Amino acid sequence: MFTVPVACPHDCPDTCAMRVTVNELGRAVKIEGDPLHPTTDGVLCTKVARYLERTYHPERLLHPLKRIGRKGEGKFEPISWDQALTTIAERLKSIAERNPEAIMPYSYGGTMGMVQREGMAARFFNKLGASRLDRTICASAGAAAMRATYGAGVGMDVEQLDQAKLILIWGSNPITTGVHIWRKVQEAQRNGARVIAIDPHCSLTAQKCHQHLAILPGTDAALALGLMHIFIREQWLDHEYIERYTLGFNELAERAAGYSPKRVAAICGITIAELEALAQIIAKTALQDKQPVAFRLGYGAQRVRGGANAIRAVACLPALIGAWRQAAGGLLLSSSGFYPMNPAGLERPDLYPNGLPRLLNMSTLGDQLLHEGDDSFGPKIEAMIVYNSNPAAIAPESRKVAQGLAREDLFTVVLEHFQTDTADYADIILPATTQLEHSDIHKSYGHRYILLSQQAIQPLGECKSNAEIFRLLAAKMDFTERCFQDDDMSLARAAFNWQHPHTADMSWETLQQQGWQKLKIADAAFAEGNFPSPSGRCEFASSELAAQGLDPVPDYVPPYESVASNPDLAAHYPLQLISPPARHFLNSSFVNVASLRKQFPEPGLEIHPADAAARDLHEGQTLTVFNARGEFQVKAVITDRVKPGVVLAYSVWWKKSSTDGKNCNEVASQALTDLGAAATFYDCLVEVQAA
Ligand SMILES: Nc1nc2c(c(=O)[nH]1)N[C@H]1C(S)=C(S)[C@@H](COP(=O)(O)OP(=O)(O)OC[C@H]3O[C@@H](n4cnc5c(=O)[nH]c(N)nc54)[C@H](O)[C@@H]3O)O[C@H]1N2
Ligand SMILES: Nc1nc2c(c(=O)[nH]1)N[C@H]1C(S)=C(S)[C@@H](COP(=O)(O)OP(=O)(O)OC[C@H]3O[C@@H](n4cnc5c(=O)[nH]c(N)nc54)[C@H](O)[C@@H]3O)O[C@H]1N2
Ligand code: SF4
Ligand SMILES: [Mo]
Repeated sequence: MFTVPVACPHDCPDTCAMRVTVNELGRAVKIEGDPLHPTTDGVLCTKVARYLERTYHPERLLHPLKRIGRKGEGKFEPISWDQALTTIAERLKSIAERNPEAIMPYSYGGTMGMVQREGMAARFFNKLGASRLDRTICASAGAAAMRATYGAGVGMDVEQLDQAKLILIWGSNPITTGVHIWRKVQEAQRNGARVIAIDPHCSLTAQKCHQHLAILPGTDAALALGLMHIFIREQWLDHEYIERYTLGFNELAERAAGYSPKRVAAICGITIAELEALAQIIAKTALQDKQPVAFRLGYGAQRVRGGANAIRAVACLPALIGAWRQAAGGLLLSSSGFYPMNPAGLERPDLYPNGLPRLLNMSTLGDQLLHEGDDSFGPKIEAMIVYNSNPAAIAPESRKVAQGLAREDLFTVVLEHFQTDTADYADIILPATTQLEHSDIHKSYGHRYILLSQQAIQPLGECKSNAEIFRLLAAKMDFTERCFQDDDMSLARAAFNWQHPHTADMSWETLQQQGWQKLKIADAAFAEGNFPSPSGRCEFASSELAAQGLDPVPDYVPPYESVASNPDLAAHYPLQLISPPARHFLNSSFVNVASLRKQFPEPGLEIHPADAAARDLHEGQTLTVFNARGEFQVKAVITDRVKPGVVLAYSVWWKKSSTDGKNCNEVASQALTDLGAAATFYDCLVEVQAA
C-alpha cells in the first residue's frame, strides 16, 4: 500500500488536495482530503468522496469507438487506437487543406489541470490553425468585470474568512458549490460573525445564514448602487481609502444618485427597510466598529444580461468602506488572477501558421453549428473536437445544439470518460484517463495554492490522457516541432512563470512530496491599494472600458427576460427560471454515479405555492416547462424557497437520464452578457403547465 498526492480536478473553487491509497494490485482503494492542506482540512465534498466509484464505474469508456448507428442514437463498435487516430488525422488534414478554421475545438472544465486541460491540446490546435474557442460558458462576465475594476481576478484570502465579522454571501451557494469556503464561514459564525445571503433562492446556504435577502434574478447591480446611494447620502465612507486608492468616485456618486432606495426596492423586489438595514449593518461593522466585512461573491449573479455590470457594482463596495484594509475583509470572486501564468511556454501561440484564427464563442454553439458560413462568420464548421466538456447537456438552447451535432456533414470526435449525451453524436469516441490515471498541475479560483497531482494508478483499459491523445494526433498529422514530444511533467513545469515573486520561493521537490504550496502574497494585499489595475487603484470609473468607448462606471442593466424589462414576452412566459448547480453533481459530471443519484433521483422544479395554485399544479406532478426555444419535463416541488414569479431547476442533468430526454438547457437562451460575452443561463422566462 502507498499513498499518492492528487489534486481534485473538478471545476470548483476549492481545488482540494487529496491522498489516494493504492494497494499491491495497483488498485486505488481509498481517497481522502489531505488533512495537512489548510483549506482542504481533510474533508472532501459528497461528490468527490465517491471519486473511486466514478473511476471504476462499470460504464467507463475503455476502448476507442466508431459510430455505427445514427448520430445521437449512441451505437458504437470498438476500433483500435491506430484506426481511430488515422481516421481523425486524415479527416482533419483534408479539412485543414481547404481551411483549418472549419475545425473547432470545444472544451471546458471537465478537468482543471493545466496539462490535461489546454496544455498539449492548445499546442495542437494552434499549430493546426483551427478556430479559437472563446471559453465563455461560466465566468467570463465576472472576469471582465474584475479586470475592469481591479485589473485581474484577485481578492481576499479565504483562509482569513473565519476572522470576518460580517460576511455577505452574494450570488453564491457554497454549501453546494465550494463547501470548504462554507466551513470557514461557519468558523466565523462561531466567532460571532453575522452572515447574510443575497440570492433569489433560499438555497441550502441561505437557509443557514442569519438573514436572506431574496432579490429578483438579475437585479444585483441595482442593489449595489442602492447601497452606494445610502453610503453617500449618510457619508458612510472611508474617505481616506477612497482618496488614496480609488479612481472615479465622483462619477460613481453621480451614477448612484439615480438609485434612490425607493427605485432600488422596486427593481429588486425587496422593501426600502430591508435595503436601508443592509446598508446600515455593512457601514456600522466596517466604519464604526472597524471590524472586517467580507463579500463572498459568486458566479450566480453574472449569468444574466447585466452580469458584468453587476459584478462591477458589487466589487466597488469594499473599496468605498475601506474593507480591504483588513486581511479578513474585502471581496473574493476568484483568486485565479494571482497565478503567474506562462501561456507562451505552455500553449505556444507562436505556432499559429497564419496569425490569429477566428474566435468562436462556446456559448452560442447551437447557432454556430447551424451556420452555413459567410464572409463575416468565416467557413462553415466541418469538424468539432470535444474534450473536457459535455455541450449537448450544458450549452444553452440545446435544441439547436442537438440539431447541429446531428448534421451528417459534421465530423465529431469526443474524448470522454463516459458515453455522455455529447458522445452519442460522435463519429469517433476516444477513452480518456481520470485524474488518478495521469499527472497534472493546478491553480485554484478559490484559494492561493499550486497543487501538483501525480498519477496513482495505471490507465484503465486502453484509456489515454488528453495530453497523450493530442501528442499522438500531432505525430499522425506530421507536426515535427519538438514541443509535441514534451512529457506531462515538462508541460506542468511550463504552466507557470517560476521567477515571479508569487512563485519564486517554491520548490519542485516540495510540490512533489507534499502536493501543494502557497503563493507568496501578503494577507491584506490591498490594504494600501496596489491592485493590478493600470492605475494600481480600484477603478470605479474603468480606464480600460473608457478606452474601449464603453460606459466606464457600473450601471444596472436589466435582464433580457423579466416581467419588468420585457412585459411582452412575460405575457406569454411569466416565470423567471434559474438553474443553479445541484449539490450531488458537478455540472453534468457525476449524474451517472449511482450512490449520488440515489440522493437526487430525478429532476424537479421548485415553484411557489401561489404560482402552483394559479396553474392548478400539485406536488410531485410531472410538469412541462416551456418557452419559444423549447421545453423539458420535471417533477413539481411546491415551496416558498422561491418567491412568486421565480422558478428553479437544478443543473445539469444528462438529457438521457430524464424521462423526456431533455434538460433545462432546452429553454436557456444563447444571448450574451454585457461584457465578457458570457452565457446568460439565469436570464430566462418560461411558462409551466401539467404535462
Ligand atoms: N455541487 C456542485 N458544485 C459546483 C458546481 C456544480 O455543478 N455542483 N459547479 C461548479 C462551477 S462550474 C461553478 S462556476 C461554481 C458556481 O458556484 P457559485 O459561484 O456559487 O454560483 P452559482 O452556483 O451559479 O449560483 C449561486 C447562487 O446564485 C443564485 N443566483 C441565481 N441568479 C442570481 C442573481 O441574479 N443574483 C444573485 N445574487 N444570485 C443569483 C443561485 O440561486 C445560487 O444559489 O460552482 C462549482 N461547484
Ligand atoms: N442551465 C445551466 N447550464 C449550465 C450551468 C448552469 O448553472 N445552468 N453552468 C454552466 C457552467 S458554470 C459551466 S462551468 C458549464 C460546465 O460545462 P462542462 O465544462 O462541459 O462540465 P461537465 O458537464 O462537468 O462536463 C465535463 C465533461 O468532461 C469529462 N472529463 C472530465 N475529465 C476529463 C479528462 O481528463 N479528459 C476528458 N477528455 N474528459 C474529461 C467529464 O466526464 C464530463 O463529461 O456548464 C454550464 N451550464
Ligand atoms: S469541494 Fe470541490 S475541490 Fe474539493 S473535492 Fe469537492 S469538487 Fe473537489
Ligand atoms: Mo462554472
